[in-house]
Amino acid sequence: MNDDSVLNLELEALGLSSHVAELAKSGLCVVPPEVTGASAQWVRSMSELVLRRTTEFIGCGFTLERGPDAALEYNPDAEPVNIVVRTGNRPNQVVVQQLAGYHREFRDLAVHPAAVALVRHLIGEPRTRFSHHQCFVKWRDEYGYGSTLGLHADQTAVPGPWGQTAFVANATWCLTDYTQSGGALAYVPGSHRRDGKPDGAEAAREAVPVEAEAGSLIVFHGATWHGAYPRTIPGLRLCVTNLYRHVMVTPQEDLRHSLDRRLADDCRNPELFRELAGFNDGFPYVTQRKPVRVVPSGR
Ligand SMILES: O=C(O)CCC(=O)C(=O)O
Ligand SMILES: [Fe+2]
Repeated sequence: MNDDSVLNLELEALGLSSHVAELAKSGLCVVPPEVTGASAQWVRSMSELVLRRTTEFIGCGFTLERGPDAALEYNPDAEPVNIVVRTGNRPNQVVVQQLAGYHREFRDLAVHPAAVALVRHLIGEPRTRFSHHQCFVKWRDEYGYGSTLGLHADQTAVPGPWGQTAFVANATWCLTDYTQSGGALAYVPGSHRRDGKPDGAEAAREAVPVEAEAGSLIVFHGATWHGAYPRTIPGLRLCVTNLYRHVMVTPQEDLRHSLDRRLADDCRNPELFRELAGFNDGFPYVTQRKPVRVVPSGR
């Protein structure tokens, strides 16, 4: 974790000092809606947006109380564009991506001061960039991710040893209450210090549910082992997950080429959005970047 005095003052001013301590101890913290400022009305309108976008992809309606309006099945002929992991015999969730390009609300969330301050604390202030903006829509299914709970560390692709600086950090916004039977995130407290990935069902025995009310922000280090419990009750579990990365790590979404850059101006903090999207980064370049001022003598 990074010691930056300006950032530390900001974290304190935002009322996040105890959450910073929790991140150091457990590798994850839950910031309640009183601190993030997420109102019930905001949660409702974000949920509507998420479900509207999901319906555009899946072709059926969804309600918070009952889940999908139709029984869903895997389609062997379709591109699995929005089902990230195939688990069990029937689909139990969809992951819809590229939300920053879909609606201003998602761009506003990506530059939310509390989320950005906490992930910058983990990754390092000037080096933090966006990796993805997506949502999970999860419904009732006894299997979920199976006996491993799908435990993984988000920075697994980076070779170890990892050290303290996070290569990625996850800011998950709960749009429904997270409870164990409701399909909450599962995680292993302190696992960010183990410097490696979990070993299946063994690690799942150490996992605990991340219980959080709708409107909460869950932030965790890229080395923290996490997955999710199956949702065994009716209805939906909704969240928006914004993943941030260290500038030296490949983004999941190539925003520099996928996002209309004018959209950055339409959000609560355009300058910060542009910085985190990497619009001004020198790398990776597509044309010669070093000024060429050397010519053979005599010309
Ligand atoms: O909530 C889930 O199902 C898993 C979330 C996850 O792995 C992530 O956001 O990185
Ligand atoms: Fe993950």
